[in-house]
Amino acid sequence: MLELYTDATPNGLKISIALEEMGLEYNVHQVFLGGDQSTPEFTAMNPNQKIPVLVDDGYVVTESGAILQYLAEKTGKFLPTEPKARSATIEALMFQMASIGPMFGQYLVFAAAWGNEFPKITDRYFTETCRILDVLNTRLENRDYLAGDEYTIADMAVAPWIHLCHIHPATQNLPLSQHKNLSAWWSRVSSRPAVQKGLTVPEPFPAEKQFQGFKRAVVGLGDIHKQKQAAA
Ligand SMILES: N[C@@H](CCC(=O)N[C@@H](CS)C(=O)NCC(=O)O)C(=O)O
Repeated sequence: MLELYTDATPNGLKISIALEEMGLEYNVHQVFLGGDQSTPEFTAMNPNQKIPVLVDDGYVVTESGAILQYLAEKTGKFLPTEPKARSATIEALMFQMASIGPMFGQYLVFAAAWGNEFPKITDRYFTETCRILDVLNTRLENRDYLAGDEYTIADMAVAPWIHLCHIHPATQNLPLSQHKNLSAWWSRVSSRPAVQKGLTVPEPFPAEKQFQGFKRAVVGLGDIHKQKQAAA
């Protein structure tokens, strides 16, 4: 049986979507990011102390992009074997991992978790997030999916981030509706039953607890962050 350690965040939800799309059975272990990710047990699985983590019969995979690739190779689904189509899929997947995830993530940290306490920094990530939406829209010109005409793990990786753009209060100002190709892609992807199911696994903790976990999980500001955590 596959064991998924996760939470209701974009990086976690992309794996639920993939597991649903691939028709695999799995157990869900919801991790509260307000501290469960730093326990010795979790750290032994992932020294980077982040979800998602997948365990397949004792084999541990971390990093959501690597998990998606592992599952695609295990099932032979959603990752083309023809070299150019495969390369296009990995390229789109890496763009998600290297750009969409980190930039959207930092935007949410500064806009939401930090309550826009540093407007110039928020603005830097807002601008970059807008630019990335533009890149996605350009990528989707004359194609149905991010890597071409086939729906792949790259689409699954991006889906929860675009979903978040539609539901998170801090994303209201993002120019989503201006991007016609991206909107059409989202209609196609979000109408898939496995995407709809995957986006609900796991259900978030009650809103206040979920936000508390997000604030505590935020890393990267050294001493300022530690002081804030101590005061929270
Ligand atoms: N590159 C990693 C990023 C994973 C990640 O940032 N996970 C977040 C939730 S979306 C997390 O576990 N944060 C906990 C923390 O930073 O303490 C991946 O794609 O798996």
